[in-house]
Amino acid sequence: MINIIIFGPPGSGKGTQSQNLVEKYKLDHISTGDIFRREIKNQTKLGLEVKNIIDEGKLVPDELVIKILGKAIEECSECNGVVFDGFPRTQNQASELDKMLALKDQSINVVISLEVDDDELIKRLLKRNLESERTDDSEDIVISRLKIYHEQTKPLVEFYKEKGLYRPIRGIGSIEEIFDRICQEIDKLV
Ligand code: B4P
Repeated sequence: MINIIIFGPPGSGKGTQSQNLVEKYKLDHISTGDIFRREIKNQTKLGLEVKNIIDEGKLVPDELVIKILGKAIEECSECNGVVFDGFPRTQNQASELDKMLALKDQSINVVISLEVDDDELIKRLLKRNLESERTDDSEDIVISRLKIYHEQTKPLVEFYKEKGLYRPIRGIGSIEEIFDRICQEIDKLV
């Protein structure tokens, strides 16, 4: 059983590399962003509640995120482990995740942090904006998402460094090169 957090700013490749990890190590994938986008698409109560927040690039309130995460964890209780993609994004979310996993006698084994500078992130997300239906990749929203990342999510780096779980990975290069770097860290644990 291996539980991995893929950590990093918007556009750092979290979703992309999570898919690769899930395939290679046969893990479950919990992406809070994907869950919210699905709920929005299906026009559920939760989807309607979070649509404007996501469109504006803000963080969904912790209570809502923690609730959907609890449900997602319950749904993958028989698996080899989980890739947490885009979660946690606040200190409160990180503490709640530890508590939820402890109830199942589990913990986070490693935090893979994709390191990419802001200029490259903006470039990637504006490129995606031209190609996908994502409503939160326009230039002003991307800049606001990056600001929120630096203010509210990046402080978690210290939290995971203190726990000895933090592994910085250079997130520039081809998707395959970056995946190789990630696998070198994961292979030390499996
Ligand atoms: P997410 O879905 O997590 O979106 P993201 O941060 O942009 O990451 P994503 O996984 O999509 O992009 P990736 O880096 O893979 O969150 C969306 C929103 O949901 C948040 O803004 C927030 O409102 C809400 N939300 C989600 N979780 C939350 C939480 N826990 N708490 C509160 N709110 C929450 O890829 C970006 C682009 O780069 C892609 O186009 C990809 O093709 C490209 N790319 C990847 N690797 C590359 C490489 N090596 N070189 C060049 N391009 C690359």
